[in-house]
Amino acid sequence: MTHVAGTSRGDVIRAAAAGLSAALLGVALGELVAAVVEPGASPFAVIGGGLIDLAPSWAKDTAIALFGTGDKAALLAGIAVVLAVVAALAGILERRWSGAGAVVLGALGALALVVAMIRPGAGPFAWLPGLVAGLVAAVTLRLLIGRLRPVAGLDPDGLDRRRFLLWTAGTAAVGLVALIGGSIARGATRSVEAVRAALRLPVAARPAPAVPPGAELDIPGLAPVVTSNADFYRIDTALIVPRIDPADWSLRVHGMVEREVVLTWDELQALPLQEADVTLACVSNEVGGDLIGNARWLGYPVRELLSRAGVAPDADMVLSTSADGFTASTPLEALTDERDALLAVGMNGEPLPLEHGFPVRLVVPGLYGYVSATKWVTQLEVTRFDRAAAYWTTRGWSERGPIKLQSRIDVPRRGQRIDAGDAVIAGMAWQQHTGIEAVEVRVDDGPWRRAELATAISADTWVQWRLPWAAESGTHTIECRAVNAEGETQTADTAAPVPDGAQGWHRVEVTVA
Ligand SMILES: Nc1nc2c(c(=O)[nH]1)N[C@H]1C(S)=C(S)[C@@H](COP(=O)(O)O)O[C@H]1N2
Ligand SMILES: [Mo]
Repeated sequence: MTHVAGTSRGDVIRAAAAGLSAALLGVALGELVAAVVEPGASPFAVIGGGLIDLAPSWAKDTAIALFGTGDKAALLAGIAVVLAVVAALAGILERRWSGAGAVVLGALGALALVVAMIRPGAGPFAWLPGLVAGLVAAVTLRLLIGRLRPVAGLDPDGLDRRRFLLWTAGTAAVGLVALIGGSIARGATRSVEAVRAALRLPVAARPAPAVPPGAELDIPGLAPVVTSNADFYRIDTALIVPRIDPADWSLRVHGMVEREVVLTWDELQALPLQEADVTLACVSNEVGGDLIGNARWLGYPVRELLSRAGVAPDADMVLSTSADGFTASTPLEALTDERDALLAVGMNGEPLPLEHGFPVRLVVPGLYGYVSATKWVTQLEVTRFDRAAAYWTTRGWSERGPIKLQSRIDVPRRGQRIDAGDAVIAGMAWQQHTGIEAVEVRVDDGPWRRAELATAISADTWVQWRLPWAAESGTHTIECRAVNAEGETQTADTAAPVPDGAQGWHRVEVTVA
């Protein structure tokens, strides 16, 4: 009897299964190797990170430019699905044309290998996980599909099929075990968490005054004036949070300076540190959005460090670089004037959380994060705006990012149903380093009324506000606008976050019953 390879539907499914289990084994072993030799070279994260770096240049959509935590999980899941589909197709291909499917899987491994090697901060073994993943997947696929081809003298629907199934299931099982092994190995390299937990930060030589009691209005639904580390928004391009042992950390100040300065963790700890309350904001924050938070930072003034290096008179920018290659361009002035631009090590009384830049980051009052707040910072290059460009600047965002005058209604929430009678409208207003003088509120195009301002912690922080409201039944539109310390009123002109921050009045519709 003759067996026709191209006709059996069951064989197509078996070939797809072979593709899936071969890819699973390859990826799992690649991830396992990465976890042991170089966590940052995980084939999965490396491909995802490459997509993140590429994405904003062809899709200047803010949702893509954000890369908050949720987007990252979705991105990884998306890569897994695409990989699974490609792997299944590779299996089918391999059955049709021997070697073709193996080439597809091998090419994916080669892609991971190349992207891992060109990644900033790539270590000497960055190529290994991709090589292992591609090679194992390709060879396994060839072997498995080989078992699917009928062997002369054997019953193709009997012994052969059973053997194939056993091998495929076995491969998948080994892949799963390797995957679990990889995640255990990854857990074992978590020692940086332990180092952080054991750290004692020095006491500030210049502590910040206590937060004034009048700064917190304590209204349910209103954002607290000090944001806890756990609730602090997180935005970055890092798929894997860089894990930097303070013992291995150093900062190099170079470029247009009289002398290079290299600062180690121990040296930084020995310097007189200072505290500052600073509200950090993301340029991608929409009007009414929550990509903003306020913390008490502990750090060393960047101005002192720059004066130690001796900045050239014609420099006008500092390009800060993180351990994972992100860059920000900060006007030199904002780092050398009287404001509290800090090389920060502490956040709300703790070492920086890993995802907020452990062990050291920049915090600069008055500038959006993308041009100032470099986490995991390792280099400050003194340069000029006409000589260098930062990560987001090359992706359609403005080269400078002073924070715009903004305000937000937190209470009541959009669409909330409230009871008629005495109600309260409350929210936040900010323009860091300028300060807020007043907030005005109007309901249904009525007259603007001045809200009661909470005590501002400083001009570098946001401020809470509230206004009593006699709510009458019906639907109402509430709007707010802030006035800054220079007497300027927040503009009604709307603008999208790209290229230099959203603007316009926050408007909330509510129903009063
Ligand atoms: N290394 C690194 N630092 C970074 C970024 C990044 O992508 N990588 N994003 C910046 C942006 S856009 C913002 S808004 C702030 C956010 O800081 P947070 O995550 O601590 O709130 O970090 C800045 N620092
Ligand atoms: Mo941002």
